[in-house]
Amino acid sequence: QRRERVRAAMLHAWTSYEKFAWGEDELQPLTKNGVNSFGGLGATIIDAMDTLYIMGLHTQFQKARTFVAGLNFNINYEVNLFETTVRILGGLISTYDLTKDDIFLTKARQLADRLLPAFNTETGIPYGRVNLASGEARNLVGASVLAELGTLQVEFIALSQRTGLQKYRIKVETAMRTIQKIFPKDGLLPVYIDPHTLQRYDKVTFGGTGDSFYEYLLKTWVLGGKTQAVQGYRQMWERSMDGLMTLIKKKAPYYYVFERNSNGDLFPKMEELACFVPAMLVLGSYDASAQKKNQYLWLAQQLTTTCYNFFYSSPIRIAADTYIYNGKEMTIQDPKNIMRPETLESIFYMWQLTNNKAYREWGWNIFLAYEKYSRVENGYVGHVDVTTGKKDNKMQSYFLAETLKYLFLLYSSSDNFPFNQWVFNTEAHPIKIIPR
Ligand code: DMJ
Repeated sequence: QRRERVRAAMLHAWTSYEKFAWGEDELQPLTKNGVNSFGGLGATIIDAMDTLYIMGLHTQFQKARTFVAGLNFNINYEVNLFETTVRILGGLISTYDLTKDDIFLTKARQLADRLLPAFNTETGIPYGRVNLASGEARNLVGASVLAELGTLQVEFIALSQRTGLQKYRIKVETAMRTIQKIFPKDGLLPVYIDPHTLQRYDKVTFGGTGDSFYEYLLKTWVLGGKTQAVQGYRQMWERSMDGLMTLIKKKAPYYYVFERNSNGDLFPKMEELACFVPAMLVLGSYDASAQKKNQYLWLAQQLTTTCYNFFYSSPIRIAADTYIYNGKEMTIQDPKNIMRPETLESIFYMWQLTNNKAYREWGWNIFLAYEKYSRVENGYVGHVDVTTGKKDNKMQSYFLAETLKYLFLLYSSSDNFPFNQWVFNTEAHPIKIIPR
C-alpha cells in the first residue's frame, strides 16, 4: 500500500538521523554526520515530530518528546526568526494541538519569549535575526525580508490563543498594521522593507523571499475562524491575488508565475518554491465569490500541472529549483533540487478539492523518483544538479516535516485534517483553527 511505503520512507529518514545526527539540526547522509544550521535545537526532531505522531510511529515520537522536554533555549546563537518560527515554534504548537501534552506548549512559550526582542523596532517590523541568549537583534543587510517578516502571524497568534498571553499576538499584529499602511493597490510588495524607514525595494516574487508572506495573509484569516476580527487579512490577500494575476504568463503549453523587476518589468523566471501557489488558491477558493473562485481554481489547476511538469520533464523526474525563459522556451536556471515540498503540497490540496485520482498518480511518481534517486543508505539527499544526477549531502528537516507528510496525507482518508478545522503552517505543521 502506498501509505505504508511513505511511512517506511519516513522511518528510513528518521532512523538515519537518529543514528548519525541525533540532537543536531540536520543529517548529512553521505558523510554520516550532523550539522547545526538552526542553532543546534534539534530542528529535524521538532520538525518531524507531528509527522511521526500522524503516522503512528509512537516509539520514535516518545523519544522525540523526551528530547524536547530537555531543551534549553538559552543558547548564545543568532537564529533566523522566520526559520525558527515556522520549523521549531510551529512544530511545537502543532504537536501540542495533536497531543494536548503541556510540555510542548511550555517549550513553545519559552522559545517565543526569546524571539520577541526581534520585534523591538520603531515600526514593529521585526529584524530577521535574534540571539537567543542576549536578545540582540539585527538584519544581515539593512532591510528585513518580506517573507520573513510576514510569515510569523499564524504561530504567534496561535500561541496567544493557547496561553492567553496577548504579547505574542500584539507583536505580530503591530508589524501587520504597519504593512497595512503601506500596502500597495495591487497587493504586491517588494521583497525588502527597511524596518526603520519603511523604504521598500527590489523585485516582487511569489518565489523565495516573497512567497509565504502572501500565504500567511490568507492563513491568518483562516486560523482566526474567518471572523470580522481577521477580515482585513482576507481583504489584503484578495488584493494580492489580483496582483498575482498580472504575473501569470503562458509559455506554451504551460502557465507560469513570473517575477517583477524593481523597474516594473516582468522577469520570466519561476522557482519551484512558487509551486505553493495552487495550494493557497485552493484554500482561498472556498470562500470566494463565484467569479473569483473560478479564476482561482483555474489558475490552481494550471499551475499544478506546470509544477508537476517541472518534475516530469527532468531526466531523473525530480524538479530543478529555478526555471527561466530563454526567448524560446522555459529552461533550467538553477539545476539543484533540495527535496522541497511545494509541488506535493499543491497536489495534496488539488486532490482534497477534486478527488481526481490523477493527482494521486502524480504524487506517486514524484515519490518513486525520490525513492530511486534521493534515497541513500543513510537517509535521503538532494541533488546538486538534476541534469547530471549529482547528489548533495543534506537531508533537509522539511523533507520529514512537509514532503513526506503531504505524501502520507495524499494516500490517507480525506477527513483527517479538514480545512475548516485545521490550517497547515508554511512548514506543514497542522494548527487548530480557533475563531477570534
Ligand atoms: C520550508 O521551510 C517552508 O516550506 C518554507 O515556506 C519555504 N522553504 C522550505 C521548503 O522549501
